[in-house]
Amino acid sequence: MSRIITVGAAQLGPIQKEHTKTSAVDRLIALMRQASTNGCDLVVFPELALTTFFPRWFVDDITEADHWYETSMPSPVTQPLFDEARRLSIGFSLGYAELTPDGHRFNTQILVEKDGSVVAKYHKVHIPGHEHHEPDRPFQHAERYYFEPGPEGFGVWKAFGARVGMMICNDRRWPETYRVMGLKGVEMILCGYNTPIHYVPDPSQDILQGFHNALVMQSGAYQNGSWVVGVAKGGVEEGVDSLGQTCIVAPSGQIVAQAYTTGDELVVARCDLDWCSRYKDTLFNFDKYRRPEVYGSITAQKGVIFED
Ligand code: CDT
Repeated sequence: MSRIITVGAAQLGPIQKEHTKTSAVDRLIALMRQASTNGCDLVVFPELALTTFFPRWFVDDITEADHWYETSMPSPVTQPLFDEARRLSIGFSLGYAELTPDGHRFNTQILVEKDGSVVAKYHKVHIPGHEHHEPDRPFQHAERYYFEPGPEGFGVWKAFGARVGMMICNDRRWPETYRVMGLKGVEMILCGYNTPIHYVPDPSQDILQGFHNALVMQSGAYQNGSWVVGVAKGGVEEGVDSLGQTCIVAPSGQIVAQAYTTGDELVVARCDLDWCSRYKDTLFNFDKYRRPEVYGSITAQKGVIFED
């Protein structure tokens, strides 16, 4: 008997600065209800799904930004989402900004089971952008000011009858992200993202944003025999156009479902977890074919070292 998870990738359109978290939660609940109607076991929301992408502004005193963060989860504003999930018996994954009791700031994603219990928490590892104000930019991408990198690395958790991992946005561009989870037998990787179309350091990449988004997730899925669920917050948010193209990628590397708008849109796929073993047990049989004895530099060094 095949093991199926029906997944809803719940893309969000923009959340403007003046929009309240309550209004964002209302939109998440509407998408969750749609997912439930479509028979989903699990609905996946984007990175920073409760607020506008606030790292595009710099504040001198970071405590002025505290209102963008959640200090508990469920928080008072997200409790209705947890209640609705439990009522519908549907799981979900949610990205949000987290401020811990001891003052750490993380870009966080959680995985919540059908009974409303938080089964896993992931802190974004690869933090892109810059840490200081860069006045010449048309908009800031100050994630490195607002978030510290997750020290725990990449986890894989047993949930929904599968081995499930999480990554957040920029993590999806790094092959190490997928491989670490692949080595833990991951079968489904959940990823939320906010990707501005305009890449300020090299605008020649702007036209390739959609291509690169698909390229990295399709490669990561195929090379590790895993489903990948990539979920955007897209559209024009505070004047910044962001990529949509939410998609669900099979272990073959094929995109099996994709959003066609940049707004609130649910994309659904029935994901057969046993499809993973077709790749994990053959071409990418790690135990048989990997050569870790010659991969040492991948963990021993950070930047390039020329050997000439
Ligand atoms: N949110 C996030 O990680 N966005 C990055 C933009 C990189 S440009 C600073 C991404 O990789 O899509």
